[in-house]
Amino acid sequence: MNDNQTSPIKVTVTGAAGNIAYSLLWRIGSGEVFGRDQRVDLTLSDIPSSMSVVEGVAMELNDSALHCVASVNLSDDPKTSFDGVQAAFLVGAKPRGKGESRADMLAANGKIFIDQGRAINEHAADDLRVVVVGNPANTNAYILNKAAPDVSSESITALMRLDHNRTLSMLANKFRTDGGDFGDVHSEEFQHVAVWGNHGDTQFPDLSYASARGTKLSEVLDQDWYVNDMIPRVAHRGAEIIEVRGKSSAASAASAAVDHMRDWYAGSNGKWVTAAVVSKGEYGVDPGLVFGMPVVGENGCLSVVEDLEISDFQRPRIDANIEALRAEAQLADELF
Ligand code: NAX
Repeated sequence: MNDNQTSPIKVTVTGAAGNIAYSLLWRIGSGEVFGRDQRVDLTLSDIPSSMSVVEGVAMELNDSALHCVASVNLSDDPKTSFDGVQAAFLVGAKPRGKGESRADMLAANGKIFIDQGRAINEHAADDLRVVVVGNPANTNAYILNKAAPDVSSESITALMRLDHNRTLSMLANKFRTDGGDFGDVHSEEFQHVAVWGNHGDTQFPDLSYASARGTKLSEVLDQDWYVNDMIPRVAHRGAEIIEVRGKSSAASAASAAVDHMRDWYAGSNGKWVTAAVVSKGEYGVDPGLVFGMPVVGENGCLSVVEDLEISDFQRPRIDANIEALRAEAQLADELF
């Protein structure tokens, strides 16, 4: 860290008492998101009933004397949580309770994200970047965007990077165990992979443009495995983790959130990644829906990869996500 470094970036993490935050906060504090030369003022936000746990998390963060942490602050009030915020990880959300319908869950979360959206609208900094992690992530981000009309829609995203990373790692595992003459391929070698749509059952991990070492994957990958095994396995990976681990994905979700914000802030070096962004009507997606798309991080923005040709194989899979998110958005609209 040199003397010329700029002032600390204001970073807020909601759901700070939860599992994902317990991994995420340390990765941010170590410089893995904004770089080792950039300090951060961290605000740990949660609901009042979780604040004693947050106090403990803050004590441990302080005890870690992390390289990039300038200060650790606590807040259970959205106005304070988002005062001057430049990067927000919205992890806190209410899970679906026993006997609750999806509409009930949306209503509970709708209230959270309307309140947070209004506070962000009033209090956030101009160079704001938001990633919504709490589920239903895409529709929570849709609600937030609607509740914050003065904030640029380009500042609001939802996390689909975990689905993207799961796709890369399943591909790498397939080539490692069954790569034939093509052989072993590391997850970082795959290019032009994207996951379209919703962080839910309908999501579409798309290999139509994908390649490794200059070879199209369609020429070297078992298409039956891709369509019938890989696509549903990526979509249901969260449930698989819960079944095996007994708890939902936490470190991998935090890692994906780190990747998402880092590539947004510092760029993805021309590489395609996946983020759910507020649609401007690209690829037939209703404007306003928050939709997983291929993006490139450049000049501090996430730019959607445009003018891709969409085949008859892709179209119905993308459309299924448009329909799912449109239905959720209709329920969400009733909350305003
Ligand atoms: P935890 O149950 O461990 O923690 C949730 C935290 O949210 C708690 O501390 C709770 O007090 C807090 N909270 C509740 N209401 C709040 C509010 N109004 N404001 C601020 N905080 C509030 O869950 P965790 O495992 O950390 O997961 C958090 C969220 O991430 C869940 O909604 C989960 O479904 C979602 N996930 C999203 C993923 C994605 O890829 N988008 C993947 C992982 C994860 O399933």
